[in-house]
Amino acid sequence: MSLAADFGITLTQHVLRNQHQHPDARGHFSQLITQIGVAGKLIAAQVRRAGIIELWGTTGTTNVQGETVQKLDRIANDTFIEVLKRSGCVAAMASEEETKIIPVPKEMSGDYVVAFDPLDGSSNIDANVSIGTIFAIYKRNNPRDVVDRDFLRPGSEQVAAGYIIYGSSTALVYTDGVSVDCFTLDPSSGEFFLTREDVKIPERLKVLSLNECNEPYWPAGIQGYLRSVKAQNTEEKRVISSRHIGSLVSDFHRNLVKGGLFLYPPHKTTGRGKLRLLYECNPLAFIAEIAGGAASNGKQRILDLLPTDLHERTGLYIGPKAEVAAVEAWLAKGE
Ligand code: P6P
Repeated sequence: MSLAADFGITLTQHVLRNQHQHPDARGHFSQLITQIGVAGKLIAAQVRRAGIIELWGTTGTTNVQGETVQKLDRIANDTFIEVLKRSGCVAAMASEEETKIIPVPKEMSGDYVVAFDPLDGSSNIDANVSIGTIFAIYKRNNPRDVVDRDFLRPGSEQVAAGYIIYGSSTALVYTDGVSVDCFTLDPSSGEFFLTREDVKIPERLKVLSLNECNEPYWPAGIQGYLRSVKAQNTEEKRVISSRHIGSLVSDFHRNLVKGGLFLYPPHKTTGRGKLRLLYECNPLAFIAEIAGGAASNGKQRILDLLPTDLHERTGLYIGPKAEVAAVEAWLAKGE
């Protein structure tokens, strides 16, 4: 039996299989997802080598967020941009690392626009903690040259979203709006193989994931919700545990697979969130909803929010539907 049959199907075979269900498809979406896989492999190679060739550590420069740019951030950013430019499927990109959008020359341009965080969790690089790339894909919404406002659309208009997690293994998770599918990189063949198909987030909460040291800044209601959840733990049995890595992609991926709620409340007085709407919260919210979960800013569905800035931040509660609803109810009570 061939290796591929032993390991199931590759990312490319998976997208081509899905493409056949759309007779009018020209293959551009398949090509885009495949090329995102290529970018993931190239970035994974750099991440794996970071410790050996001293790539990690800061470059001494700062990005549009005013954060110190880790060398891997820059390499991941430049890699993602170049691979997507060469794909012929993308008209423009928005990156956490870039102030403005990145237009693609007409001769290489395509039907999609992509917003991405090239290496989320980069502050953990030096601690050898899993990090990841997050991406959101939209159809371009007009034939003229793409401008910033073409990215300021509700996340509900995404046609696909996903992430690549550089952890104990390299995994690529994406949704095309129909299912959430997970692929794991086989280093010996260099192929992403399907390892989890049509992933659904467990409805029963097992894990709480949040930075407890932010408690002084939490809006009223969060403590009440957390107390109500922890009350499920009795002398006899622990039902709920806490797991928080501080790397969004890692925390989200674990919660998706095991059944966890991630909370990053906005500041109680400024209302300002930490996580980015366009290229962190929207793509993960799309995945969460297709996996049967939910994502909210505490009042509204994340995917309904209308961004006013490429780098807009928001509060985020994402996980099992019932838990997100419970957080919203506690916040509405405000006690
Ligand atoms: P805090 C990492 O810097 C990041 O952007 C996310 O990956 C992570 O969830 C969050 O910030 C952690 O933020 O304030 O808890 O350090």
